[in-house]
Amino acid sequence: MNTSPVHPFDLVAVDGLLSDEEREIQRTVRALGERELRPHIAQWFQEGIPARELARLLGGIGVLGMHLDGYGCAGTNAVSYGLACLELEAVDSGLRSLVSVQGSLAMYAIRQYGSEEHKQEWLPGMAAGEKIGCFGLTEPDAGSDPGAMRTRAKRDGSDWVLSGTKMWITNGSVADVAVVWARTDDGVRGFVVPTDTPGFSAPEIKQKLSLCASVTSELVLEDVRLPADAMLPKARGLSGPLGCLNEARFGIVFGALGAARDCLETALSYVADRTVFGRSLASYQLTQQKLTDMALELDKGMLLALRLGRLKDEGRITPEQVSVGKLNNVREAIEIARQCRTLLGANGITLEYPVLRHANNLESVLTYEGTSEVHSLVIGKALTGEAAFR
Ligand code: TGC
Ligand code: FAD
Repeated sequence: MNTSPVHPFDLVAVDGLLSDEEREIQRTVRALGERELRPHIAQWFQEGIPARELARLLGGIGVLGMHLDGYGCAGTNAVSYGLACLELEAVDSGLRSLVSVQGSLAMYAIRQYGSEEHKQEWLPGMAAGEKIGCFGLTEPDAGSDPGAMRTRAKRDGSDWVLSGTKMWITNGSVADVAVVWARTDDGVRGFVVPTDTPGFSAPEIKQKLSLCASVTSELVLEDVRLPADAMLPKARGLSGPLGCLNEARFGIVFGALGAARDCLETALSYVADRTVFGRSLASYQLTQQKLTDMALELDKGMLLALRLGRLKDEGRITPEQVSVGKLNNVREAIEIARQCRTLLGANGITLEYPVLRHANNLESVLTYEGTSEVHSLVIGKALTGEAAFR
């Protein structure tokens, strides 16, 4: 087994804190990323992704719902899942998004809150990447405050009839199944909606400048009629969708560091080759200060991610701790991406190098799964006991 460090600026040897199995999973996903994904990513960022092909590829190596048990899922620990997210996001946040939404949002919702029939029907195909899922919580007028949602599910005999609009939904127009959260007389409930149900449509959102290697869509529900058993029986109230968000946010704690690492690797190689004012760009103190600050933040972020991963594997992680990780690691990752862009000068603005692509993607990552402001308020509430959301 190869035991050399995964990257050269792992200054405090975080890699040594991983088990052999975790390291092997990380190497496998990294190898897949370098071989099958990175060669195409600039083109996908410009032209869109072949989502079905990618889902099958990722299902083939077992990363879809990999931290879930049974129903064709790999059942790895949380740290391994985090490391897989990191390696995918080292190629592009959009690829990690596909995996987050499939595994941590759509599949997790069905695994955690669904009936046995829901699990049997959807999970094996989703784990294999044969079926794609999406997760509809956000609406045009309800993002940070999902409790303000308007999408409504009404009883009609034993059926449910859903109407409303969801916005910014990853995988929306390529999904086979949508987990849709709607207001009922009994509070917020989740519904498993096959996307070929009459009245369901998912127009794709175009002209994005971020997360371009990811499908983002509206979900339009016009009197979508579903049988009584379409409702997720075990999710009641907002704690249902928010419970799923904890899972996806955890993946981002690791994932964002992948984007940052890729930027720093690119910048290190660039400054070694670039000559300015007659000397290597790497030889200037200003350059080295930037590189040092970035490497420190990356390593601190890894230690934080790993600590949270261990807590999660012990079943002890709290939502507030996930907020600490999401807020810190995405905030630092975007700073690293922007700083690396400065080191690459004009070359940094092109798709020939990944740094501005990562920086642009991280703008979405900073916003989705709870904005940095929302996570600051979650932590503020934990510190003071005062909720300042409203
Ligand atoms: P609040 O009254 O505090 O809570 C309502 C109920 O939910 C419970 N709860 C949680 N449960 C599990 N995990 C959490 N993190 C939870 N946070 C709260 C809470 O205990 C309560 O339960 P109960 O039983 O008493 O009813 O809710 P609030 O309305 O005041 O809102 C709190 C706030 C702002 C923190 C929350 O709503 C929030 O997190 N807002 C951000 C929304 C968000 O993150 N949306 C993400 C949409 S999905 C997405 O972005 C996917 S992108 C994926 C990709 O492409 O990678
Ligand atoms: P708003 O909630 O309108 O926030 C606007 C600004 O106000 C932000 O800066 C915010 O931090 C700030 N703000 C909000 N509340 C407060 C407050 N109390 N105090 C101070 N400031 C506040 N959603 C899904 O359901 N499923 C998906 O698959 C999904 N995928 C996405 C993919 C992409 C590429 C993007 C960009 C978004 C995606 N989202 C998805 C939506 C995402 O979760 C929301 O954009 C996010 O929750 C923020 O909501 P909003 O955009 O409506 O912003």
